[in-house]
Amino acid sequence: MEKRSVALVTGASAGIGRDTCRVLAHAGYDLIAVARRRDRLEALAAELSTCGCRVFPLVVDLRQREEVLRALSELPEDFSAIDVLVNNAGLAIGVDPLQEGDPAEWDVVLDTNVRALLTMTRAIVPGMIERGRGHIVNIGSIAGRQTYPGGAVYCATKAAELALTRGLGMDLVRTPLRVTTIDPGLVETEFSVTRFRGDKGKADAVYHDLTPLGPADVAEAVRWVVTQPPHVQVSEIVLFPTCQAAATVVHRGSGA
Ligand code: 8X3
Repeated sequence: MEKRSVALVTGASAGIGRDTCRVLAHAGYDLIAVARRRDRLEALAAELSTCGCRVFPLVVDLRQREEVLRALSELPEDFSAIDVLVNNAGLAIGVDPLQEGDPAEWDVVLDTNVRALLTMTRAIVPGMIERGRGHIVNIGSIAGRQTYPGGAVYCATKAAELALTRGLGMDLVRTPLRVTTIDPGLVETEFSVTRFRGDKGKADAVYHDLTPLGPADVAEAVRWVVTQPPHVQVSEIVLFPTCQAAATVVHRGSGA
């Protein structure tokens, strides 16, 4: 039996990460699914076993660099050659003006959106170079390209993600590896619930009377970029719902 390629997806327990696992499983990948919630990863593994995909649940807190590096160094042999790295995990907390923000919350956002991406990339890319194959897909945001009020820290992390993706692409240009950023606008996931610190009403209002992207739409973009022929590198995608034209330009009246 031909060996399946291996993809590692962070933030795999929900939203874009979980749907990315689903589409990559159906595209023939085995998966290292990274998240803190073991029960969710085990449910995903059970679901995806029906399409012949093997899922290795990597239960770690991405903010704990040593823990992450130890877990990666202990991967079973079958999962140790990673072909695709999807740095998806990310979050925003609060919409406070910067001058009123909580530095402890900033740390969580910076650690998850920037430092964890760096840790994963630094740990996994050298093996890809040795094997002469690999694709790093970073999930960014329109927020990395357009800043908006109350979003300074989150936007800064996504601007960092964009710069890191572009810089990595330059650093790897002499290799067969590919680097992509996929930068969505409005996607309906748990993202807004977290951003509004659990206030479901405020989170729902973000998507009121419009049709946002779903996580599966972003996952489909991941599938598309990783299944291009080896000489094709999709470097950047900005993905909006049809009712959106910029971070703060949204037409309501188009949804349920
Ligand atoms: C999340 C999308 O528009 O709220 O990355 O910044 S947005």
